[in-house]
Amino acid sequence: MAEEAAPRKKIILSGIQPTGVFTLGNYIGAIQNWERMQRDYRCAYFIADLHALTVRQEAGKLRAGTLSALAQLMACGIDPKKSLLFVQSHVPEHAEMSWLLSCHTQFGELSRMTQFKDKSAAHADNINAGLFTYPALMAADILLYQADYVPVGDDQRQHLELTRDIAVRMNGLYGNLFTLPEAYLPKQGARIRSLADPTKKMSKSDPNPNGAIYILDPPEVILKKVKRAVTDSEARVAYGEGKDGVNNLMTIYAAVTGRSMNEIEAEFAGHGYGDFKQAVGEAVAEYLRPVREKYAAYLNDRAYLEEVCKEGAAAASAVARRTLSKVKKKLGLLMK
Ligand code: ATP
Ligand code: LTN
Repeated sequence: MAEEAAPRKKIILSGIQPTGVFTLGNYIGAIQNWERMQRDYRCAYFIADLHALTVRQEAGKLRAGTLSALAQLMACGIDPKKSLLFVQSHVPEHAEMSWLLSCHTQFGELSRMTQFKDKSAAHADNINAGLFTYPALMAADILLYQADYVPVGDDQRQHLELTRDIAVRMNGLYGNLFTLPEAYLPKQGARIRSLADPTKKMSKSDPNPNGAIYILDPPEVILKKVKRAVTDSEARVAYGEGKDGVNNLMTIYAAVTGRSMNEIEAEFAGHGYGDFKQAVGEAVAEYLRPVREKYAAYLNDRAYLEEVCKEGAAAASAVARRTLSKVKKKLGLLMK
């Protein structure tokens, strides 16, 4: 991809784990940008099932979750005719490249990753090597496709910095192997917080179902969750310090209506949180309506989903293979 004659369209790549129904945080922080970028870029999007294995999964659930994730992405507007869309484990080059990159990644670098620290604390009984080397697999995902931009939420920024460090290091050692990828963070909504505990990020694998709005939640569930969201005792819709809960709802409202924080403050001046929450709940439910409707149709067409997987894997593999052989050669592996 990188060697094609200029000017070429920039390359976008991103992934999401099939660890549950996607949340509003995933949608606003990442997938919404994926959808928009399909027009102007060459995009590759995938379901990170290998990454999901860093936390213990139930086999049947993971399998069903992967197909569901594919249908969810398509319902969010990711179009396999416009973008490369595939399942990570269907493209063996990812795991292979990951090994080559791990041998160029330092223990100290991996130890500093905040996601590793958070996840080791959350799963203290299973701090496996994959959880530790997770960023090397993520770097492989990105570097194999010579991505220019990686649209992610704020929580993945550190992994992307590490990817760049690995790329710079290997380019220095072996000549130009990789394009240096840049994070592409949304202006608004890069970190949506849990409704139940606004000091934490909204996460699809959060065991508390009231913390997250899922993109497939029906309107009445969304409304109920927003009404229960933690706020404060000030009863003033304003963005500010010590108001994590209200800030979060304002961020969500801004992202789904396109309004600025000032406009939102003006809209709810003199109103209590009841009116504000009602408006946020309704706006989110309406915003997610098309996704809900399309999802059901995609999930019912299993043959089509399987065909998308198969074609996506073949096309992705063709791209990934080129970078992988280049790297293997430069590293001195004997070619077949
Ligand atoms: P898990 O709970 O299984 O770790 P997750 O909800 O954190 O899942 P990921 O699959 O890790 O989701 O992330 C998918 C994309 O969504 C990433 O680009 C990530 O940065 C983004 N993202 C995740 N959570 C949020 C959030 N709360 N706000 C904004 N973006 C988010
Ligand atoms: N680690 C990411 C998912 C992910 C990803 C990637 C994102 C795996 N590989 C490559 C961007 C590019 C996550 O948990 N959000």
